[in-house]
Amino acid sequence: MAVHEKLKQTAVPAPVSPPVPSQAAGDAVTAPYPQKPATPHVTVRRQFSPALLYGGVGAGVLMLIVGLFLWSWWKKPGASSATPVAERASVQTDAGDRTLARSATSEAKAGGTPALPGKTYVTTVGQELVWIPPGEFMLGSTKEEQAWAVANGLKEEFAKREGDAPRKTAVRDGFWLGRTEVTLSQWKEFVSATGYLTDAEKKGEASYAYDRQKKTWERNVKGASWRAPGFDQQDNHPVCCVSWNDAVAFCEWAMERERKAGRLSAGQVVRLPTEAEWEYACRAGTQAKFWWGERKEDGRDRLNWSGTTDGFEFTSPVDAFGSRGRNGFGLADMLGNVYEWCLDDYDSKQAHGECYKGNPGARVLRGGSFNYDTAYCRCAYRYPFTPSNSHSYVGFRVAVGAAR
Ligand SMILES: [Ca+2]
Repeated sequence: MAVHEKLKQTAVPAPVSPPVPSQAAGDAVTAPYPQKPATPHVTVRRQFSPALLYGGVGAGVLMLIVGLFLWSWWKKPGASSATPVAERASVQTDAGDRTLARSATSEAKAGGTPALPGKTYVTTVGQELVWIPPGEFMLGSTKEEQAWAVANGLKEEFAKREGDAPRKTAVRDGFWLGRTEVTLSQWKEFVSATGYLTDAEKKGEASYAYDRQKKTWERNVKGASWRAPGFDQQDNHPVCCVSWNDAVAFCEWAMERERKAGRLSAGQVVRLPTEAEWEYACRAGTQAKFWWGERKEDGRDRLNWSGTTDGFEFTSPVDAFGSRGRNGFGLADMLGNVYEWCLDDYDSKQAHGECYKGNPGARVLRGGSFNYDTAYCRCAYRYPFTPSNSHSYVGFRVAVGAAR
């Protein structure tokens, strides 16, 4: 059954509340209040002649008519000032996303201003980044959840690596995070502008890819790369088979573009999300196994994970499930579709609240992917990966925020 047909049968999901930000998100609006006329304290009785009285009333009526005319002209569409780009870009509708992205992009290229916290940030490549406010959350999983994951196929050693218990963790600064994974189209723009060669292309093989002939997943597949991950992809699918090094190179290129366009404030960088930022953004205020709750059955028509009942054997277009596939922050495919690189090194004991750099041989992957089952597509699940590895089920999304 096609995905759009499935979506029609889908009940509207219960809304998930994002966490309460620990500081204002910068959305304050100052409303112009009409001034209340002052009440006279003293009434003065005077004598007026009838001629003076009628003349005064006539002048008053004339001024009222002129005033009404001027007011109606000012209220005409087009006579008032335009809505700022940032406000237009913050309006999110399924149909309007692309138009909004184009409009903000063209203005950014013309000499933009830094994005406002609390508003959606549309990069010059047309990537939409959602504002994630600062706040606190519980990082990691409970022993009960880990036992459930082991019962559902996860190796016990990996379950333990989610930590002994959820830990109160602060995301100190707000940041922007890609509403979707980086798409093939955005990746092509990067490669076309820079001539960049990925780790897989330089090695002449991907560390893990799908073999079309054998119809199996294979290690060290000659000739495989983001251009040929082993399955067909459209431009709106996430780029995959890119290493951590490749993902960082994309971020650096995107940062250069944003700087030139005047879009970044002092101290802001384009980078991968830290592991804690990723989990905080994925949970979006929830503390369950999945961002939609505890039941894997409720994941139906929300994500592209193992099997084909979701409509996809390999990667799907990003945001393929519409509003049902977005979490409380409006982020799509946080679980499933492709695994996502994080900035941190991998600590086998647990995830860290601050970006961890103590194990240069391994970085963190998060979120599970189209060929992984429920035990892996959980908010707390984490996996170690060599930074030069290129797997056909691994991609990334970008963040904009303070350097880490
Ligand atoms: Ca994903």
